[in-house]
Amino acid sequence: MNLNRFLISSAVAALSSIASAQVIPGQYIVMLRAGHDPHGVAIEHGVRAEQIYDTAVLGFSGPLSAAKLQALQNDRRVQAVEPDRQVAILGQVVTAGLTAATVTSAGDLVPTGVDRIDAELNSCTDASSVGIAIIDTGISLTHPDLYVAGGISYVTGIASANDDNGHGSHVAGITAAKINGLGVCGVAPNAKLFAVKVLNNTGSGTLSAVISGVNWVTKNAKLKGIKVANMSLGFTSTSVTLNSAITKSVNGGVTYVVAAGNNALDAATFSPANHPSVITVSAVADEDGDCGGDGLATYYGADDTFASFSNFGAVVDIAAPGVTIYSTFMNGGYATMSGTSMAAPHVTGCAALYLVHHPTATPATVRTALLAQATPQSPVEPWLDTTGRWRGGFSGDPDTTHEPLVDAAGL
Ligand SMILES: [Ca+2]
Ligand SMILES: [Ca+2]
Ligand SMILES: [Ca+2]
Repeated sequence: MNLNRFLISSAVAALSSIASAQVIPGQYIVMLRAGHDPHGVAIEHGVRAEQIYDTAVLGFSGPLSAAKLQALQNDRRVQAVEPDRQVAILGQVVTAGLTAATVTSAGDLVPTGVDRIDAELNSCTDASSVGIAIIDTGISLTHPDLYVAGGISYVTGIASANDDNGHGSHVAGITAAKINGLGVCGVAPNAKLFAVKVLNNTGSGTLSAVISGVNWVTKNAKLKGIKVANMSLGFTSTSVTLNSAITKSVNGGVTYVVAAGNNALDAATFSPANHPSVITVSAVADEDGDCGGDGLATYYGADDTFASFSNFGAVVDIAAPGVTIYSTFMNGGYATMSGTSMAAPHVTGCAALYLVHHPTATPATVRTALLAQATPQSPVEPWLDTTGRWRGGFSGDPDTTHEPLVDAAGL
């Protein structure tokens, strides 16, 4: 208990220090107007392009001298040039290194987050008809509790989409861990996962690689059946290129769910949380998987309260459990993590559940359905809904936009 307390307490600093979105000196992202060939323009300007964008946006990234930057800014085919930036995961390990054997006897443990949103009560036990892209640190590709159908890496020097950090696998498991008699069950069990690796083994990466991830999802959505994308990552700024790419991808039929961020600030200045077409998720502290606020206090607040680290504000659409969440990890293992990174994949799983039952739903319809089904913040005191199920919200939202808590049972 004391050890756990120490580990949790050391995680606080990390959760709150993820704010800075540093510009990467000399590295730029170039977005072209429609109809121009990114390879051709890069070659013409003598740019050694590191990423090429050919679907969600047209453009490229790479090192630019001051002269080349100036020349590109004066090229009428260029719509925007912006600095590349550092991007980071939004979750922190509380307890790692657990194996399935150490935590389960038999059967699939229902983690507190899955329990709190009643995902185990949804009639869907096999969501494999829906593809989900996890744009993250990769996924443990051979994890027995995850159905990983494909992947790609945009991390320099790393060819495999296998997870070398743990964060992406944890996100994946919250969304889609199998009902297979071991480990845990996810919100949308056995959903078809795609590991889009844009962040490295330290959980950091570049905006230019994230845009490549969105480009890949957009390009492969129809072919591979990808209908939902999760981004438990972000940076403090706004990128016109990333925003354009996400808009195109959403218009192409992919529902994007993103973490609000862990700075305890308004998410309005935090990307991609501030994108108008994504579903932005804040984190709730829930200790016991039940409504009513009767669980033990967590390090990030009392049971069924707004998590102390979570970003907030008008850009937040919906809330989900994000404190001390148990899920799959890298190397086939399991771990407990906290962050808005953990809240977002609960909503991603709910989007997938809705799409299992409504395969032709558009991103706008998915968002409307999730919000209609969600549990209002107030009352926290349990109440019986029309299906005879106990429901209850949460308290402590620091702003006046009272986003509801995602609910999975009735989707
Ligand atoms: Ca399982
Ligand atoms: Ca609770
Ligand atoms: Ca709010």
